[in-house]
Amino acid sequence: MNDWDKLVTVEQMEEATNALLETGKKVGADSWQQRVKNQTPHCGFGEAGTCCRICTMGPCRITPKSPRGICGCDVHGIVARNYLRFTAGGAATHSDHGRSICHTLYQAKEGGAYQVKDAEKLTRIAHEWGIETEGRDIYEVAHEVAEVALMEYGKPFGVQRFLKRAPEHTQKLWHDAEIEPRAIDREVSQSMHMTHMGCSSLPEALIKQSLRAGLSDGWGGSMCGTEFSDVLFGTPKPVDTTANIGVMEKDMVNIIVHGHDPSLSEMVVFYANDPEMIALAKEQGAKGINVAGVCCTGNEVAMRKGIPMAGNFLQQENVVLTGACEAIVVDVQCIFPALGPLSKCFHTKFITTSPIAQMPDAEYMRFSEETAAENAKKIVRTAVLNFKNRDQSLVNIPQLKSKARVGYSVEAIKKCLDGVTNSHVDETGTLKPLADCVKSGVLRGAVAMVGCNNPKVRPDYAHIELMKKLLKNDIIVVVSGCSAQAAAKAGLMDPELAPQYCGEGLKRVCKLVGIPPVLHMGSCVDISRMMILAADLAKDWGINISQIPLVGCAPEWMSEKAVSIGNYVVATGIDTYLGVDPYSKGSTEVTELLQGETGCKEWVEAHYIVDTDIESLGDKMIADIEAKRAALAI
Ligand code: MSK
Repeated sequence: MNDWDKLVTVEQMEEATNALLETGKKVGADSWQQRVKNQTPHCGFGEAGTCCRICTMGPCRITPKSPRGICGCDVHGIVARNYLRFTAGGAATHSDHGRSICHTLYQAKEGGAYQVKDAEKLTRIAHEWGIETEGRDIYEVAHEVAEVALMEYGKPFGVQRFLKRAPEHTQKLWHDAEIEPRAIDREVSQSMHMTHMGCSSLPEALIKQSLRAGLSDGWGGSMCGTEFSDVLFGTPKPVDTTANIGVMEKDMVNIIVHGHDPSLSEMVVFYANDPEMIALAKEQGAKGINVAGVCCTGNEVAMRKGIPMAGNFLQQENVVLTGACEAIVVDVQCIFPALGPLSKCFHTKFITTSPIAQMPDAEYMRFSEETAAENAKKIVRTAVLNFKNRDQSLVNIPQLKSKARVGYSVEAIKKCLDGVTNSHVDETGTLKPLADCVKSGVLRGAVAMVGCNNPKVRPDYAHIELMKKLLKNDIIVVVSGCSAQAAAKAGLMDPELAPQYCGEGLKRVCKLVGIPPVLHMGSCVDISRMMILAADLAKDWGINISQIPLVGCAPEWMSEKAVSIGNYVVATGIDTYLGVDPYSKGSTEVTELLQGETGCKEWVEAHYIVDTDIESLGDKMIADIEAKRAALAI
């Protein structure tokens, strides 16, 4: 039974996981918990970033006795090169996701599998890019916009088009620091070139390129991913859903969608609602079909369709361990290869769909935009027909489930504010009421909390405890990625329940605007939404982004994408707090450039703060927000 009046605690989640691991033991399943033990202690050189394997003269490891690699590169050059390569991996990944969305937009047609759902947004972007819309068919416009967007990846001249959305001051900082991203692929490619043996070893140059590659992601590839997903599948608006492992249904066919790209999951959701498929499920003895999401694919379909979220990154194995998962259907990124062997311990079909994420022990059902409908239908059918193979004696669905209101795109946030103040000024709205709340002190500020889970941090604990601390201090929290799911699982997105954990000011704002105190802004690529939010807030307020009482935070991050994100958040002028070190502590110079008062702070008016003590990380964020308020004399 659910107790809707209380937050779900991390202890309850851990208890549920332990029960699932017991089932796993019965069937000989491996687990990430066990693999962490096998991998501990971790390599100290890797953790400090002081191992170089860029050429085959080494690998070289820097120690007091061997302060330089064979080529003569010192520890600062090695750490900075590793950091840039890490960033390039993340920027490439996000941006390639964005590219596939552009291709999907190019495939959109009237009556086709993919259609334009938000024509207003498409028209707005077309105008922004100088593309004619007057008297043209919407699909003709869509195809031209998609082509222009695809050119952003490889254009020979100029910088990213979306940079113009930033305040002029920010654009000038980027220009002066020579970090305006040019073609998206060029920044990734140049990062690999700069870090090749015998190229850059100057930390300043490598860290600046890290910011530039990050910006090519956040204000380039990721922004394309977000904007054109909205055009295709609808710009999110508030919708109620549920979260946590208890969203799996014991009498239904459970299909889990996992990964990042909504092109697949949208189609799976569509066919799971097909009367023919539901009838087939009933023939198999199920009551129907339940689709639930994991990781950012989960966020995408939750935000637009209210599909329940079964869990975040470190819960992906849990969905299989319930014994009630007919299929786990994955696209790209953050998918454990462990799901293959794990699924073999149960009846679960582990279905990979992308040439980019192929894994052993999986059923590969290639999905492409051109044949999306038939591919998705086949996947749903496969899951439905697998229901009869379920071993009921292994079924255990922990009854943990929270209510959550999700779907806070920038457009939706502005609309909520409009509803309260009747201050609607134009088609895109204004953030002035939000600025007024912060100026008056009713809200002290905001934190953008993002990122993954990482076994180095007690899973979800840092996210949830930090959020609770911020809410108590009247700081509103906007979230995305696995951080968003942590909040949803705990109940911090329940507009009825969560305000009781807030300070008086935030509680009043939530009541007045009808929002939860933690706003779900989407998936990892949707951190680009947060950049727009910060940019628009600075413009509406008339100050620089770095002056807003706003900080970024990734307390449990783990992936290359997160480093790329961190770089564009910092480069946008937002101090960013990390709970996991980015393999840079081996170099005092790189640490200074990223975290000190020189380097990033001088170039873009923001820097990183790394603290693995979560309590003190939270205290520092609050102090930073209060210092920004004091500087504004508010
Ligand atoms: S899914 S990158 S574990 S947020 Fe976007 Fe979660 Fe991190 Fe993947």
